Amino acid sequence: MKMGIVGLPTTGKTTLFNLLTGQNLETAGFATGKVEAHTGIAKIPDERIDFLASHYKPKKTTYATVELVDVPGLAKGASAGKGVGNQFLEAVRKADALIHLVRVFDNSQATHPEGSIDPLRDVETISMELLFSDLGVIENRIGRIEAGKKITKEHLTEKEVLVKCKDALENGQLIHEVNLDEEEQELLKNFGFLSEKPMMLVVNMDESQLAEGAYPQKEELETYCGEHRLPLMALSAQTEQEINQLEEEERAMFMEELNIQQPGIHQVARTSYDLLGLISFLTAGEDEVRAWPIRRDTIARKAAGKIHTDIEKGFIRAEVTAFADYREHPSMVKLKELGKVRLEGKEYVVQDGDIMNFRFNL
Ligand SMILES: Nc1nc2c(ncn2[C@@H]2O[C@H](COP(=O)(O)OP(=O)(O)O)[C@@H](O)[C@H]2O)c(=O)[nH]1
Ligand SMILES: [Mg+2]
Repeated sequence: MKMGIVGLPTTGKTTLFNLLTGQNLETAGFATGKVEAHTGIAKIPDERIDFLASHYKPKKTTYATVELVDVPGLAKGASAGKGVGNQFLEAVRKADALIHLVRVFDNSQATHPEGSIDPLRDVETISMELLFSDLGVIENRIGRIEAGKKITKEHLTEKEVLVKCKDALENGQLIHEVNLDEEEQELLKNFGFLSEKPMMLVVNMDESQLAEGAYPQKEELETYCGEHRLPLMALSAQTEQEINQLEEEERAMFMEELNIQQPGIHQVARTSYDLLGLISFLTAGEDEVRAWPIRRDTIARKAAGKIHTDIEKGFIRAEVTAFADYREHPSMVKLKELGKVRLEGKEYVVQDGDIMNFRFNL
């Protein structure tokens, strides 16, 4: 599962990518015209894992991860194939969900491609590129269906869904906002529409905006995100990067000064995980405490297969404890006494935060 970071040049995409992946790619105060997309692995912070690890003191602690792509240079005109536009859009197409980064920070060292700070304009610019790209694909396909010699019933059903999406796009809606049933979604799957991808909006602030909790067009962006059903959050990528370089003690002081309870990238990482439709089941032991990513609605036997195919094949049952119960009584012995360790069969639908212990035959 892959997240893509999109946004205009000099919004801080690479800075955010570095923060989330621990890489150290070059950032620049101007549009570099670079075309290659970079890929990295982002750790998903998880307090439940921290809590379990503090009790089990395991040899190894493993967090869930997702793949992250820094998609450079998406700009106005990309959907019309301007510059290397289509190349960028192809990189977006490969992502399963998107972090749309928008700039509100003031930084004379970093040239804004439009010469001014206007986040609503910028968000709409990028959204329009996604929208126009989808519209192009749809018009093409409808044209082909209509020009075809033989029009089947399937063609008509497909056209109907496409027209529904086209109408929405022409009204400035993104495809992810259109209410589609499962059958309709299935029909659209192969198109890989860009505006159908789950997306969150992240506002990149400077240090003073962060301290004040205010930035230009805040209300307008909130309204925009409400209308388009997008999660919205704000952080300062550069400030977080600077904080990272501090010693532990200084870091705590600095964070308090800026009134930050926890790094913004934690929330970005967790929301990304959610947008990808992922949840975690947990395993805990002296060797390892670990979060395992699974899709929502995965059954126990399939979840077991994430650990090892042998466990899936030889599945007998799972011992399951909700993390909330463990937090209250951090002892498996105690939890068993209290009847908080359930035995579940292979069809059990695993819930986020389930602590699982699989019984299996070899
Ligand atoms: N003041 C300020 N500058 C930032 C922030 N994030 C990034 N920058 C600067 O903006 C420029 C562009 O950043 P970069 O990550 O390369 O943007 P990209 O083109 O979207 O990948 C660099 O000079 C960064 O140092 C921020 O939160 N605050
Ligand atoms: Mg960059």
